[in-house]
Amino acid sequence: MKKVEHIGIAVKDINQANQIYSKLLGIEPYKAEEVESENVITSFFQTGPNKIELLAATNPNSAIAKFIEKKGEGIHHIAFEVDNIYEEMSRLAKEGFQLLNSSPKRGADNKLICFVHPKTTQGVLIELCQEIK
Ligand code: CMX
Repeated sequence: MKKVEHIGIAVKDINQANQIYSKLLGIEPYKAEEVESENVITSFFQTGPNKIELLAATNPNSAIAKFIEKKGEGIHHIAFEVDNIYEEMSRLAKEGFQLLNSSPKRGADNKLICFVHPKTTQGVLIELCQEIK
């Protein structure tokens, strides 16, 4: 894995969270994007070599809605950039980590993504992501 690509933060209200994080970081989000397959709306802030992704649910079935109901707003996942997501998925599966999808999915910000179940990573949801060239 190359680096932490972004940290995902689950929020209830994306507009309010955008205002707060714009003030906090001193920059505006560079992108807002809805990911229909994940039932989320996202916005991204570039902070040096890493990013902050704010995620709000677009419907009650969203993983973000469930997360906020259980744990409240806060850090939802850590995403690592990889060169070859297929190789990393195969490596992690062989190491015994539980992958949440058998092949990469298309995620926000022009990425192929795959999640690793938090119960196999000490309670932290991990995302692998690879830029789509
Ligand atoms: N971080 C840490 N723990 C988490 C978690 C998270 N983000 N989400 C759920 N959990 C924990 C729950 O607290 C619960 O723990 P306990 O068993 O101790 O109570 C356990 O995982 C099961 O949680 P659940 O509410 O019953 O939820 P599910 O099992 O239905 O789903 C998960 C959990 C991780 C498999 C699901 O949220 C998932 O598939 N996530 C990946 C997809 C996703 O998060 N998409 C939204 C973002 C997309 C994007 O970035 O574009």
